[in-house]
Amino acid sequence: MKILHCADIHLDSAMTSNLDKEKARERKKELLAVFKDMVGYAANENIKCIIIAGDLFDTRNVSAGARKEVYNIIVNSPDIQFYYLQGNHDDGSFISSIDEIPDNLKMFGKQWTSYKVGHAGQELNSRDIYITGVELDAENAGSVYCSLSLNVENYNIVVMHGQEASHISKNNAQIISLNELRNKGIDYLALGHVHEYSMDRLDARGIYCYPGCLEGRGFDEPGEHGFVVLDIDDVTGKTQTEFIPFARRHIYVSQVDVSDCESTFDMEKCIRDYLENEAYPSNSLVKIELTGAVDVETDKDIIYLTKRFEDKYYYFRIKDDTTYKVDYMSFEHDVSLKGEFIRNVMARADINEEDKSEIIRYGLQALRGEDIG
Ligand SMILES: [Mn+2]
Repeated sequence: MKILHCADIHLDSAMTSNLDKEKARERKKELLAVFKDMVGYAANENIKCIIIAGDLFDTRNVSAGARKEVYNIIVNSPDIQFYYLQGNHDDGSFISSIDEIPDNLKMFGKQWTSYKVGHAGQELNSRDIYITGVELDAENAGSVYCSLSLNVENYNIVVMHGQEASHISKNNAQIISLNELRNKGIDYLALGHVHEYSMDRLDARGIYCYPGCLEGRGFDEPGEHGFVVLDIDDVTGKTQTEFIPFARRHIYVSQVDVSDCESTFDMEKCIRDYLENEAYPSNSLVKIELTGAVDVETDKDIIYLTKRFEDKYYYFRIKDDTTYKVDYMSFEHDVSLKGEFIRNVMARADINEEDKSEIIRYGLQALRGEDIG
């Protein structure tokens, strides 16, 4: 039996942090489209069971259009059972907007709910496969562990949404204590909330997995995104898991060291060489972080550089993380105003080194009669 495990689709996310209105709207549509495509993938692969481990929707203001589309996707896939456990970004508005919950949409609550979904192993040692889940909130987050009782004879999939305790919490999601879930008879712990794919051993018997989000939304979500397919062998009951990359667009964040560059044109070449080597698809979102220490007199025009590459990708930006170095030895005996200025700044004990190079950079720009920026 094959089971698809996804999470953190975040439908109807605003997507406006980098993108203009038009592209943000397009990305919103793409989120929905990729969810639809994922269900299509399940249908093609004869997967009859989809676990959504929380945060299917993003906000309280989920549009009626998105709700309707998700409803249609579910009712138009009657051969697939959807097990939807709500996360901290789901607020129940989808469910409350539906007059009648479709037969193939199974929900969870604040107490453990179990569904029998199939068999593993036809002959000897035949085991039933169960999906058991609980939605965490401030009240039950600490107490759900003692109320979890699984039949160890079964194949047990447990679904939860929250921050596994060894990760550092980014927001006020509930903490999941893996320690308290060990040796409870779990074969596969299907988690949601962390937006990056990860899988590891839970205990001698089971594994735990975050599939990550289906599609990266911003530069804080780079890398591959998709879902996980769990394949439980009908005869042996052995499980294989596979991460399926599925995102429509990729998000890349890369550092390019421009220490050796002496001009904007050198930097352009440096970035171009880097990008040609990486060969990111043109529909990607790309952020280049310039690093290294450049000479304080080096011309560095970020706006110009951005314009040189922005047409090559869906979205492109450059973040300037360079620092300045001042070769003040070369000005030690310089009798010009420039030399005098640099010696003065460098002699100041009340200014730190970083500020000194900034001051010198601006000072030199002013002396050259340039706009200061
Ligand atoms: Mn979440």
